Parts: sequence; structure tokens; C-alpha cells
Amino acid sequence: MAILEELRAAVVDGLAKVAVAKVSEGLAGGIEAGTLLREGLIAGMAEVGQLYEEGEVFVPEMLVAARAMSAALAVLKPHLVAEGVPSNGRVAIGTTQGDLHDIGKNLVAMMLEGSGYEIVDLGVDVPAAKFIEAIRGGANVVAMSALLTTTMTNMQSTIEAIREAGLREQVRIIVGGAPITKSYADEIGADGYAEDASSAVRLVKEVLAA
Ligand code: B1M
Repeated sequence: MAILEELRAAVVDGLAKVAVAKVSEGLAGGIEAGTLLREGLIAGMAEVGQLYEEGEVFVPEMLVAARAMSAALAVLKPHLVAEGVPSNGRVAIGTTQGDLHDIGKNLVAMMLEGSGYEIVDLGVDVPAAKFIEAIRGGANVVAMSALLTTTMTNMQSTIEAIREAGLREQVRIIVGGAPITKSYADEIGADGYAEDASSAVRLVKEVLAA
């Protein structure tokens, strides 16, 4: 369908107004919200993720694409709810306590949202208690971001607090951010590490399937 292809292309090219218009056009033309989500928005973000991994686009293009996706998703959301399109899972995401960097975290959240996950964005400077509250509220995945060597250690104390609260078995915990490595994630007992936003989408799918 031409409209789905145009919607996908609008996301890839980061054209928010076009993406919004295509979603409205699609809905008016009787295309189901779930189809617009999967074959337009998610397909577009998947392509952007692929282009990023191949070095064909960089963070600015990815941010612009994610914003176009978010703008279109805002129009689509009430229709998705009405159609009862199931969420792939609920992800509580936040930057660890003491850390105010949120550009990367927002990018990860937008990519996940575009891939069909429900996002509980806890913001920046998030204490362990807030992650715990989100798990009690039904989050299946906790995604923590840290950009400072001084705040990455709070990932470990958060995991510890989740364990002490007796909730470790019911949630998958993944981590990312510039100073984080796979070996650090293993050392602190996280379930996974993602280097960038597109691999975070793959990782969430993997940990939920495990
Ligand atoms: Co700050 N800062 N900063 N800063 N800042 C860094 C991180 C730094 C490396 C700069 C430097 O010195 N070269 C340095 C950290 C040094 C260190 O700890 N080793 C630093 C410092 C020191 C500081 C302050 C302490 C400076 C000061 O006040 N003296 C201060 C700390 C404030 C605080 O947090 N308490 C500070 C403040 C700030 C600003 C507020 C000015 C601003 C943040 C604005 C904002 O976020 N709203 C800022 C910025 C912009 C940066 C740099 C320049 C850029 C960060 C960024 O947004 N990158 C950064 C230098 C750098 O990284 N080159 C720097 C783009 C973003 C898309 O990438 O966040 O890495 P990134 O996210 C990626 C991946 O890491 C991954 O996916 C994303 C997309 O691909 N990812 C995840 C991220 N989170 C993930 C979570 C996941 C999975 C993947 O979940 C599973």
C-alpha cells in the first residue's frame, strides 16, 4: 500500500509533519492503526536502526527520525488503544541517580516505543525506589542509562535494591550509556547491555524471550 510506504519513508527521512499527515490519511482511508504502527512506523524505525549500524546515518538523523515517529505515534495512540493492539511489554527506563544526561535515554525510549513497547519514562536522576515502584506497577523490563563514571555504580546499587525488594526474578534488567560495557553489565548482574538505541530494541526482545 503506497501510504504505508510513504509513512515508512517519512520516518526514515525524519519528516514529522509528513508522518503525521500519512497516519491521519491512513486512518481516514480505513487502514488499521496496528498496520500503520507495524508496517509504517516500526518498519521505518527498524530501517533507521539498520542504517545507523551500517554507518549510513548518525545520531542526529536518528533523533530526527525518532521525533517524526513520536509525533505520528501521538496521533496513532488513541486508535491503538481503541483497537486493543497488545503492547510487546512494559519497559521502565531512566537515567541513574545523580545523572542528568537524557539524550541517549530518550532516544532508546523512542526507539522502543516505535517498536511496540509501552514505555514508563522515569526521567533523570532516578533513585532505586522509583524503579522498584515501576516494577510493582507492572514493568517487565528495567532499562538504566548512565553517562558518568560516578553514576554508573548506581546501576549496581539499584539492582541490589531490586533484589532486596524480592523483585529480581520478575523483571529483566538491561543497561547502557557511554561508559558501560558488556563486562560491567555482567559484573553487576544485569541481564544485558546495549551499545546503542537500535541494539537496545533487539536486546529487549531477546531478554523477554529468554
Ligand atoms: Co555531560 N559529560 N556532564 N553533559 N556530556 C559527558 C558524558 C562527558 C563524557 C563529557 C567529557 O568530559 N568528555 C563527561 C563524563 C566523564 C565521565 O564521567 N567519564 C561529562 C561530564 C563530566 C558532565 C558534568 C559533570 C560536567 C560538569 O558539570 N562539570 C555534568 C554532570 C551533570 C550530571 O549529570 N549530574 C554534565 C552535564 C551535561 C549537560 C547537562 C551540559 C549535557 C546533558 C544534556 C542532556 O542530556 N539533556 C551534557 C552532554 C550533552 C554531554 C555529552 C557532550 C554528550 C552526551 C550525549 O547526549 N550524547 C557527553 C560527551 C559525549 O558523550 N561525547 C558528556 C549523545 C547520545 C545520543 O549518546 O548518551 O551515549 P549517549 O547514548 C547512546 C548510547 O550510550 C546508548 O544509546 C544511545 C543512543 O545510541 N545508551 C543506552 C544510552 N543510554 C542507554 C540505555 C540503555 C541502552 C543503551 O538501556 C538499556
